[in-house]
Amino acid sequence: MRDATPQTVYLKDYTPPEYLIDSVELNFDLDEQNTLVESRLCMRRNPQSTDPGMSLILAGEDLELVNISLDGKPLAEADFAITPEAMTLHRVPQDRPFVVNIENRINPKANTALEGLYLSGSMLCTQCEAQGFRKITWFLDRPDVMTRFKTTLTADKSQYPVLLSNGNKIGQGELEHNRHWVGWEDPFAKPCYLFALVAGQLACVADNFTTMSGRQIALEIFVEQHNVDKCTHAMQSLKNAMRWDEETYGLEYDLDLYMIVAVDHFNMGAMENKGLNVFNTKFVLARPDTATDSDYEHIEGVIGHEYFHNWSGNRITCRDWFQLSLKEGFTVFRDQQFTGDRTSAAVKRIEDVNALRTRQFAEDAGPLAHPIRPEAYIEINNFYTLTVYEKGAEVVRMLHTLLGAAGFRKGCDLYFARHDGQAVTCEDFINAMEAANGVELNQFRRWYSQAGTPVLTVSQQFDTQAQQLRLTMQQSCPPTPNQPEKAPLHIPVKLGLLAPDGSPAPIVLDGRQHEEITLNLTQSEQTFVFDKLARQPVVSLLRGFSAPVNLNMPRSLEELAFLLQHDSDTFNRWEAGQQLAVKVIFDLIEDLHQQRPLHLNALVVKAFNGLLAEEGDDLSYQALLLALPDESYLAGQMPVIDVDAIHHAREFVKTTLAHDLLDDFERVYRIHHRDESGKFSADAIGRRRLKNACLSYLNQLESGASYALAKAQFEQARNMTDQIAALSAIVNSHHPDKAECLDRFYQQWQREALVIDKWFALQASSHMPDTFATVQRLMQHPAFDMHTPNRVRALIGAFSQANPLHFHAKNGEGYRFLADQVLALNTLNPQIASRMVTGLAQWRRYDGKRQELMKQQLHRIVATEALSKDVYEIASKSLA
Ligand code: 0A1
Ligand code: ZN
Repeated sequence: MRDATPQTVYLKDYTPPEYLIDSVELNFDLDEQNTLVESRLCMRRNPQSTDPGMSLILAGEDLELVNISLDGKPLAEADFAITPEAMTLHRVPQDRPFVVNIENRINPKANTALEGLYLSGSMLCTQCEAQGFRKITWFLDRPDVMTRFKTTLTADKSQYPVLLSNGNKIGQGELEHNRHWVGWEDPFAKPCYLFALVAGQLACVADNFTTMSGRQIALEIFVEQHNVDKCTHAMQSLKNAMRWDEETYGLEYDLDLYMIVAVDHFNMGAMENKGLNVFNTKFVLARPDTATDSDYEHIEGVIGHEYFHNWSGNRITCRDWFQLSLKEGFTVFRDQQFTGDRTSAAVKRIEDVNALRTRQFAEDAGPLAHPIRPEAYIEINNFYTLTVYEKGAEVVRMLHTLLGAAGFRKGCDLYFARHDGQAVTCEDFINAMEAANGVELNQFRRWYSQAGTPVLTVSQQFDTQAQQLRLTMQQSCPPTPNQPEKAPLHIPVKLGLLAPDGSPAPIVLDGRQHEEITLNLTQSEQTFVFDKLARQPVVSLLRGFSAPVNLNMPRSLEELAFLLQHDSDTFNRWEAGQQLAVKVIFDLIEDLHQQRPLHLNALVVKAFNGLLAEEGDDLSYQALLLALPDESYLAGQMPVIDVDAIHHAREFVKTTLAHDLLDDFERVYRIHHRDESGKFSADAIGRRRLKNACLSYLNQLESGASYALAKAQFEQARNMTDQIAALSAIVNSHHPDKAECLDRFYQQWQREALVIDKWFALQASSHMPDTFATVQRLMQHPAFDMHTPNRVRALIGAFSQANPLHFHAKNGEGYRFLADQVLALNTLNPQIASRMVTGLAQWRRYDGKRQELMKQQLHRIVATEALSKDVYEIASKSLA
């Protein structure tokens, strides 16, 4: 909990550790409420340390000391001091190695923050990133202290038959009183944030993988017995990831065993602990009738992500937590590539950019904006952000674009070779890229230190006489907290030109001809001149979303419709459709503001008609082309967000399209509505996506026929994708059987926690008028539980982050509700509490009345006694 003035940690204050830990032996006597930890630390002074002091400071929180000795001699009370955050040993040997023995007690059951050792159901497990290890025992809890771990777990045999830790199993045995022990040793030195242990009644699904050098790796997924039938996909995903990393990066797994444990209570998605990943069940368990196609894709993505960390994160880790994007941005980029290769690269890129632009761009434009390598934090857990992860991945992607696939791979090879076994910085990563490619990336480095989303403003001039096109690009970046001035960035701008018939026009720049080109924008303003153009081409700019910027390029609706029809770049084709819809929706918003009647431009209907008539092979992509921009994306484009107008204008477009193109939507629905039990093939997924996109349009009509269609799909669905799509249609309409369907769904799935999360989230994000009352009622539902992060996210998170219309109700009830829940969570689970505060952080973007109401709640939060550092940092920075 918060001390008087929470301290800020600065990157500029980094100094190397004063001591090193050569090895550690841990013995755990495990018990739900009373676990005894014995730790033997073999230490020595760090020869690189510059500090002349003789004391040793070990981090530790919520620990009860039982015993402490130095080189076998018990320490007297005067020899050390304990504060709520650390233990100081006043004098330790300076000129030789020494051994510190500590015994302490912890209470996993009381640990509702889910950091350190905690209880999930009846299972004991750990979460040590970023600074959870200090809640297990006193330690040098910082990533640049890498140590070899040997761990012995002792526990009751019936309650905890399975005892797991990192590395290889080196022994086990029986003890009296029905107790047993298992010993583990991890041959790779690691920082303590990668430590893990798990104990419980777990079933094991086993398989194996032969690496490229012919080594056999045992693969084990541990779940509760009733979930063993939901691990097939996770196991296959793991094998796919292992093979992909060998083929794409030449990286092979290093231990003989890879374990994954799925737990119900987890603050994040998953954790890459060495050889023993701990996963949120959401990213492991899947059966066609319980998990949607998106769930299947996310599972493969997250399994890949954690696996890829074994090299980008574990073998090479971060020097300090400011370097978090070194492992996270790189690993997200790697998992994006993996998913793109496994599914549809076009769809994956669009989904990623969509998420980046709706969520990360908002973060980067608000009071919590920070560079991908932050310079200061109060609570590091608050910096597992979209910026560090998703923008971090975009920065790595730009390196890939600038250096080309082969150059990027050379840079990675050098990085892994140079730094294996080390804790390094983002700078080391760029240095490797430079050295391997013989290039200089000085200006590019600014992406690491500068926050905010750059704006790229482009104008064009065509000279018929000279047959020349002049493209002038200007870059600027709005100020962000503590960064009023911005320097120009190195922005790769991928470009193509289209001839008036839609075919590619040649790009002639400085006498050289290209089909597609990546321009290097490095100055505040630059003009590029393209020659030999007989007729004015249509410019396709920022192809593949080659840089995380806001593009400002005036376009007519006709031009956008042309690109939507002809652009060969799958991303830009989709983007043209989005911008077309954005333009039309904003015109309608203006009509709403002026109280004019609404009409939908015929060009949009024609464009959608064309999309529905297409017979391409990537049906998932086709479904994306039909999706209107999200309300939150539209909000990001508006100077003062008007949630009601956005909702009504967007709904108007959707309903009018459904009305005008009823036959087409029905036809496409019927073509793809085949009975299948949920095969996870690209073709089957595409059919479901496209069909359910049509269902969502048809549902707008609120007709007897649309009700019947949704109900029939709900009743006949044999996979979760179709069932939940139908229920979503029902919940977002005045369907007469809504209550009955919701109830039936609950009865059917009450034993499947992850499906019940969907049931909560669907109701919390409904745009129907009674939603807030429903949310309040659901808070009292017996299945709601504040101790389970997935449930909190499903209800409170979905309402406050995925339901702008109702969360931003004019009377402020949504804001008050959220603040109430933040304060309740503050004591239980600060990490989850602070993530919920973000719903209020964007207050400056709304009208005066809403601003006041949101600020009121933020002030109320900040004024609360015993506020966690986590919540304090987000709430106070939001107000600043
Ligand atoms: N490193 C993990 C994410 C993670 C971070 C913090 C956690 O607890 C506070 C848990 C997981 C990843 O990137 O997957
Ligand atoms: Zn990660």
